[in-house]
Amino acid sequence: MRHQGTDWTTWKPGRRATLLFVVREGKVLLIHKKRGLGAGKVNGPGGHVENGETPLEAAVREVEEELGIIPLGVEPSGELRFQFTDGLALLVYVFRASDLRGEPRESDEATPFWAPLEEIPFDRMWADDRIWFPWLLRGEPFAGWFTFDGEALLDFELRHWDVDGAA
Ligand code: 6U4
Repeated sequence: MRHQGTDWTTWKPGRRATLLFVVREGKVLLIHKKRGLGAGKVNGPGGHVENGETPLEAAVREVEEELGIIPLGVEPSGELRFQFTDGLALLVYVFRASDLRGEPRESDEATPFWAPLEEIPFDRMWADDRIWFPWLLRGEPFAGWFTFDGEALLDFELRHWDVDGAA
């Protein structure tokens, strides 16, 4: 059955998570994700926001846990809302960093690699990434609403995000 779309006016996230992309010298730090939601895909490092943590704290902690590095110059890039037809409602805070301390290393969650900005492997990433990644790269804050059936993107909207206002 074709999904009829999501009623975003009453939408509430059941889970909150992060993504962080270090962009430096014409390359972006990506991971092959080994487990959890999106295992087998390429993405940025990230994971769930724990109780009592700010999204920024969670994003930095996840990068440290997954890759053993400390991201520097971290700025918010956008907010993404995902409704999956199986019921999962996920709010993802996206950050960009300009530098890092340490050398990215593999963990049981992720294998890191640097991708040149003109060779980002969107065909191995979530379907929404190619839509908002250009906004992240040009530093334009974004807010996105996406409805997924499994891995299939059913519909979406992407807008300029007023970082200081209510999303
Ligand atoms: P933990 O234990 O928190 O590391 P994980 O399953 O990685 O587990 P979760 O489920 O809380 O974390 O967070 C989901 C992760 O998957 C976040 O990093 C965001 C990412 N993610 C989920 N759907 C995505 C989508 N459509 N596009 C995208 N990233 C997505 O780019």
